[in-house]
Amino acid sequence: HAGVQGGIERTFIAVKPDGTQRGLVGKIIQRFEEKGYKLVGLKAIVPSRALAEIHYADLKARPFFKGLVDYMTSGKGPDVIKQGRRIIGATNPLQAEPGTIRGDYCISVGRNIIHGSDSFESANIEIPLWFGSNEVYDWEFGNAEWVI
Ligand code: FUP
Repeated sequence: HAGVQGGIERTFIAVKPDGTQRGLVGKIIQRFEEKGYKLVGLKAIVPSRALAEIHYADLKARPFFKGLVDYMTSGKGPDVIKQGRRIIGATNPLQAEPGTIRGDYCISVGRNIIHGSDSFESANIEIPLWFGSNEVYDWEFGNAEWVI
């Protein structure tokens, strides 16, 4: 799309178990919609340990890995990539600016309510990891006709 810097991207955003438990799903989706992004797929799931371990495979050697997988599978309830990271804020809520999702709603790095792909490559791995091809809407800029 000519008016969009860097072309069209998709990202994968996950509201984590504490985010759903605290009832922040709607507010988080609202932040992205108000920024101008389109929600093209949505589901409420409790991931298996296997899925959470694949998703965070790059952190396997870190001391917090088991706790992270426990947390992600605990099931307490159910340019977009870079902009998404800016809307979300730094991993550690202490460093996340006020006005970001983590800056406004979180106090602990181990309970930071949301995930967002950190690069184009990660997004292209994470989207098919979490969504089937028939679970993502094929939306394009210019799809403005109202459904009658
Ligand atoms: P992010 O991409 O911002 O989610 O951050 P990372 O991929 O570096 O980390 C993934 C998750 O691991 C974080 F969301 C929270 C957890 N984590 C910790 O619990 N402790 C740490 O020191 C770093 C990350």
